[in-house]
Amino acid sequence: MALTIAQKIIKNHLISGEMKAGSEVALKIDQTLTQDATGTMAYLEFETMGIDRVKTERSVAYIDHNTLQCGLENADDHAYIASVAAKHGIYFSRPGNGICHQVHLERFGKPGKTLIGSDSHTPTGGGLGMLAFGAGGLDVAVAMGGGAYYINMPKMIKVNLTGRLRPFVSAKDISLEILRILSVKGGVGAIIEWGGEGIKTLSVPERATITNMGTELGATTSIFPSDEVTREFLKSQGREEDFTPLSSDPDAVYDRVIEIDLDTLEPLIACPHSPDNVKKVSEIAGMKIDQVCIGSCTNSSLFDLKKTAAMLRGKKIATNVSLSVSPGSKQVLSMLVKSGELNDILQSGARLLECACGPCIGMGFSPSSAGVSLRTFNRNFLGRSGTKDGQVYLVSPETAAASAISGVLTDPRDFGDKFGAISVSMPEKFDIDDGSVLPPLNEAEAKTAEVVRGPNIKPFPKTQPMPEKFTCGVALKTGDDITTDHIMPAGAKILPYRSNIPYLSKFCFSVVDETFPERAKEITEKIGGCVIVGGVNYGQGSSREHAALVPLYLGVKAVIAKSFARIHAANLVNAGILPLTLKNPDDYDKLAQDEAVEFSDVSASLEKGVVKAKLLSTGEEIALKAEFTKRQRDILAAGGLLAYTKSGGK
Ligand code: MIC
Ligand code: SF4
Repeated sequence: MALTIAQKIIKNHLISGEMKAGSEVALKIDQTLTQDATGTMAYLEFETMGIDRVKTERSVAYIDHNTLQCGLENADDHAYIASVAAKHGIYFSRPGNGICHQVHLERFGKPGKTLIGSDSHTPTGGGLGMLAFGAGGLDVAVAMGGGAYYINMPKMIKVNLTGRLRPFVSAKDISLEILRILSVKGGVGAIIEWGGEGIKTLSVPERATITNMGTELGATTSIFPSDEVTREFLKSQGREEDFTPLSSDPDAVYDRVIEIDLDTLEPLIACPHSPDNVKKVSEIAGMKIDQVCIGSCTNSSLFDLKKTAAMLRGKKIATNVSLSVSPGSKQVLSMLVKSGELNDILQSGARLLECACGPCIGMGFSPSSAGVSLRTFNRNFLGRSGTKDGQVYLVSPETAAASAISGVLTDPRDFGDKFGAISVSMPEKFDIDDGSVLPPLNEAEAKTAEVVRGPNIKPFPKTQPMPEKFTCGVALKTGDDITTDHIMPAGAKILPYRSNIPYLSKFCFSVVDETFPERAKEITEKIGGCVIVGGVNYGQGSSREHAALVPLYLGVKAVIAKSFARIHAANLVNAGILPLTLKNPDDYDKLAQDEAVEFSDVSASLEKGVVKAKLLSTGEEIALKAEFTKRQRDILAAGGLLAYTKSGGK
């Protein structure tokens, strides 16, 4: 049978299951990555599994999110992760070495391999022909221990690129164009394969910008072929031996094919507060701006920052604008230093930030009240910047640099008309220095090595087996497209407590309703548990399992929604919380915030795939889809993946 690229990699890694769209497949995982904001919890979970050494080909722990050390918390987490990594066979990328996805692409990713990471943008590796998934920390912990990773076999969407990008139009605009076409829900349940003649003109980091932002489509992952462009990239990173060619069969079948003509693409912009709220830059050009941020795992490669430097060279940024530049890795930064291009950036008046996520996750550089911020990032969810009424727009580095100079949103093609073309020359060889990636201890040393645990490291919350009958109060009712940034916000004030669930719980849903945590606790004390009612695409965005663990701590036993985002639904099951989908979406109106619902005969109902929620006010029963595999039902019955794994479940 003719296969797509993803199907070929799945076939090579298939442990069990049928490669039929919708059915569950278990995959062998070759590589894992964690970042610090999700990593602390993932390693605490890994430790409780009692496995001495990771069983993957390569596992790397990155420190890139919580790098502002305004107290002991983040530094404690770094020390914990460094020590736990050294002990268990995991490479440790030190703070300052760069953003996990950028560094992994440069130094560790390999075409044809599987990668899961406790970060939703792990599909960045697809730019290199990897099958890379974002996952909850627990799934990563299990994979490090040699366990399989389970996904529902996705549909296949092909995007064919023709032509060539025009000057000042870039890979970011391709990402925004596909978001415009498909929306933040359009990739759900699908793997997006990029192909067509046009991909030959895109370098690996440009491809990685596109696979990175595939996450915003809700896609399971995105992937490019591994071709001569891939070989050149690996060669320039001194890793040509990691190259293997990879392409789909000519007659491979796709569920949908989308064509994009690069010649006709224009600079695009995603307006507040969703990455799919896309317009042409030219439509709203002239809008006054306050801040510009260039960086993040989407747009911080050497190519992106060389373009930035070329545009800023010899110019000053407008006085009303504050510009930050955060290189994606130490490799990028040191090469900009060596070439003198960093000076072009600094002389323009830009502020240089660390090689880390920084403003993307609200770790500094929050905009002023109602401030308009143009960012080369991938997400502009409400409140994510750290300023509740911040107006964040997503753009390419070209649009960002042109606008920083003029002080208003500017179509970078107008910059070209005014100042002429920019020329960027990429080196044949990148400077390689892996000194900031610490290898793990050998097995003998590891036996006696201590794991460092500061006072901020609190144990994993207690879980209980699923009861046969229970009552829950509706503690919160939300609308559509609730992101994990709504459920468990991030930012400099909260992120340091990612290993302290009781403290984090005070901020649960704070963007939506600050009274939620107290109410949830009260309801749980009174009637034993609570339920959240959501709309379409509940839990989109980040992979943070805290968006499940914190509600679990507050007594949430089930979430009823019109539909769920993939990683969040998996995280709920892993936490032992029931993700239930309304059979009839109109029943949403019957579930009022002060309603209480009763679930009974739970295991039999789960086996049938339909759970009934009885409204205590009227006695009416609402049918909910509960389509779980046998393994997921066992996880739910055990009270979550950790309890299931500890009791020998695979
Ligand atoms: C994000 O971009 O939202 C994050 C912060 O990288 C998250 C992970 C987290 O919440 O720690 C993600 O994308 O998974
Ligand atoms: Fe970091 Fe932002 Fe990328 Fe998340 S999206 S990994 S916060 S740079």
